[in-house]
Amino acid sequence: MKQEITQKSPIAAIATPVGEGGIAVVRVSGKEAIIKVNEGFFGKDLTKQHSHTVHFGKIVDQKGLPVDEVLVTLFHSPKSYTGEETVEISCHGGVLVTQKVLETILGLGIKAAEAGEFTQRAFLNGKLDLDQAEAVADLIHAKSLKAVDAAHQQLEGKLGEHVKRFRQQIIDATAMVELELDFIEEDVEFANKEQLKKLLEDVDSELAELLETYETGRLVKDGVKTVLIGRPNAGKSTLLNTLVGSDRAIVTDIAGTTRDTIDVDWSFDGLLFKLIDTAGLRQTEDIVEAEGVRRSQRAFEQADLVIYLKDLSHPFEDEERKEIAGFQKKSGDTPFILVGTKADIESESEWRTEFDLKISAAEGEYISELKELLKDRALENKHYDASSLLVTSSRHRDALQKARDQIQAALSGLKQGMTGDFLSIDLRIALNELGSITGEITNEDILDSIFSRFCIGK
Ligand SMILES: Nc1nc2c(ncn2[C@@H]2O[C@H](COP(=O)(O)OP(=O)(O)O)[C@@H](O)[C@H]2O)c(=O)[nH]1
Ligand SMILES: [Mg+2]
Repeated sequence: MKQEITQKSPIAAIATPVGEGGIAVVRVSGKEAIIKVNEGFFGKDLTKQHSHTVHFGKIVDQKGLPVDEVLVTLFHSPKSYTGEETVEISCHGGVLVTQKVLETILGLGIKAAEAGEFTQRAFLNGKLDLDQAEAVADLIHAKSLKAVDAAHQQLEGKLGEHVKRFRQQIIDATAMVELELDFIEEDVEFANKEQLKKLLEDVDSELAELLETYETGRLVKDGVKTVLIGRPNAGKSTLLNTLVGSDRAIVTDIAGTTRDTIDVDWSFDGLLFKLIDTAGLRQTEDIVEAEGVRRSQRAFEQADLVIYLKDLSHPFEDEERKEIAGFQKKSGDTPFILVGTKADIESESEWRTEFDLKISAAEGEYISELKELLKDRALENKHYDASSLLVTSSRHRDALQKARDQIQAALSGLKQGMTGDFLSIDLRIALNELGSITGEITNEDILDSIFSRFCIGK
């Protein structure tokens, strides 16, 4: 995308995480960034150096006293992340020394950058499309390897390519419709009606295909909400601890130990599971426990994956069988796994119930099988492939859906013989919706809400 570069007044921020490390980087970007930084730099005249070169020297304060020894990397506009003139100052990675370098730079009349401001400038200068800018944030926030893969696909521009192709197809369709409008006086019949219909149907089915990836995309990006439910003492907290490999939840043989839901992130095979341990389901007079049971219920309703645990050391009561059947039914399309626990002290062999798996957390039996089962069921019927494009953001999903609704409205209008001016309105709305994904069409509110998710310095 060729675009005029606008250089705004310079901004600076620490681009590395706060903490102690080998080096930290203070990034400066904007109009005359190099001239400004040069005023606080001792060692060389930075204004006379080429782009993409690195220089050793010192950052000095207003009295000329050294603040830190640094390496500065220079990027001339437009060949930088933001498109603006940029200086990256690598200093010693201590919390205070980095802070002092930043303050010295700010003292040169450079503003402190806001969250995501560098990336926002990169977007405004056409260095990145909006969906790619969002992928940068996704990559930084990724909590699993599959989420990293998905962010990379988007950062490479795969979503943008699809969206731009859809837009081109719709522009072609709009041209056909508007061509007809030009000849309306002459009462020409829609010459290309079949062709137009075919074009719109193709876009519609491709949009549908892309939209279908959102279910997987959401799980990959946000994690699989996995809720452990069952009667008190079934071994829910023990299983949670076993899966994550540490004593996160309190385990005792007293029924009703877990009173509130406990959320723990756990990754397996590159997929993030948000495990939610719950208070055991039972009628209780205890106010705190009763609230816990309500929260368990709510967690169940929001689950992406449900594990019901049944203690095999106790025979079934009819009531519990009914309870399991009820949960299974209420789960609907949400995968439901019935796990028998405490297999080491199983009380009977004929259960008249199909368990997906019988485990013993105490003896570590069938735990790895359970992990595999969780992964398989979580992505069941959701064709996952690391190299395939996934829609992971609800913003993109909503825009794609609205575009599809408009295409379908145009298709049905076409069938009913609606005139070109009406069809053209539908198609133009679809174009705008798609344009909002890549940022060709945007507004301040959308930009603010996207870039506020970023950290300062990105
Ligand atoms: N023998 C045996 N005991 C277990 C097993 N898993 C859990 N327990 C015991 O069952 C009791 C209740 O476990 P807990 O995880 O607190 O159950 P929760 O109420 O469902 O969270 C504790 O005394 C655990 O040590 C197991 O696999 N085998
Ligand atoms: Mg518990």
